[in-house]
Amino acid sequence: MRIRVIYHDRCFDGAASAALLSRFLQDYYYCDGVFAFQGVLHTPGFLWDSISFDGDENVIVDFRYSRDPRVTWWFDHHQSAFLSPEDELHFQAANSRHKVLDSSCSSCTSLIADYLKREFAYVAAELEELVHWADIIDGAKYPTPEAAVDLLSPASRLKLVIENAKDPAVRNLIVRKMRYRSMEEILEDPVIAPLEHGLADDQLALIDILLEKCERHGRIAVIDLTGTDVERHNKLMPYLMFADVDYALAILRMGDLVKVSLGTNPWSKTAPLANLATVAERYGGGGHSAVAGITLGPGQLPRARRIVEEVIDQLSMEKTTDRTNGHRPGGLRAKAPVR
Ligand SMILES: [Mn+2]
Repeated sequence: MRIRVIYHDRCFDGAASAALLSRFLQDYYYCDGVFAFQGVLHTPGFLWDSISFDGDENVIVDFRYSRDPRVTWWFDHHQSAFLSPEDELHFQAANSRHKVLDSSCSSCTSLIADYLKREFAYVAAELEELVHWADIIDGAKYPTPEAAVDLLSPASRLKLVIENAKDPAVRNLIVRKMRYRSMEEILEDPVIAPLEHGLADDQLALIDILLEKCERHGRIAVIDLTGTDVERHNKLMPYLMFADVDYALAILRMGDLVKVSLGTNPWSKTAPLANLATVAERYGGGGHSAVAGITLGPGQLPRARRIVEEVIDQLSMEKTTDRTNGHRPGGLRAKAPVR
């Protein structure tokens, strides 16, 4: 039995989700199953056409829904889970016990863990540490901004390796090891240990780069990293330096692509209410209410800058007009994407 597991690539929660669900499928259904892992990224105009669902079971975790009939398991917690209204209708009509969306969950890993416990009475006790950290990392549940930029805990170190490892085969290897090994053991693996080299220094250097590149627009921090070689940044680091901002927006180059990242300060005392996934969906992006992104194609830097200007205007307006509910958006059902 061959099981294809497709997961959100370069993401701690994506990797942990793939590890947990594949571990369950192996323990519960297929003790001799052969697992093939594949990470996928949000790219402009993403379609599932390029992905081969060649397993006897095909699993997608922490990533968008696919209507492909060969997909047998799907778990996601993103508000922007559906590429189209047809996808959402298809999901609702399927009403499958193996396809679950809950955008109120901090991480896809904890969504899967809770669901498997409830529906299948399945618990992988050794993976509880992984589930716990996926919730903190993906849900930005760190107690302080200092904790969010920590470089010493095994979870923080493994997160950096997953986000920065260039070879997809190594990222798949980490997922495989996450099923049975502790984070400490994975970091000591002879193939994985060398990948940590330089990552902590890069994070320390990023503090200076952010200080230099940050522009304040009231309670919004805008960080243009396109003139640097930073392709990925710690989205919570800006709140360490600029504790009083409500939102941090960043523009980055990722290879040929341009990425606009939108984030809310989890420690903000003024609790901004803007749903950033809904904002990102207007430009073809998506994510969660508190953290979202828009990925644009080559040559789209001017458009990225225009989007950031528009988002600054939108968020500046929302600040004064819409802060009456006192709670965050999000919930059990995803809203249809705004096209
Ligand atoms: Mn996730």
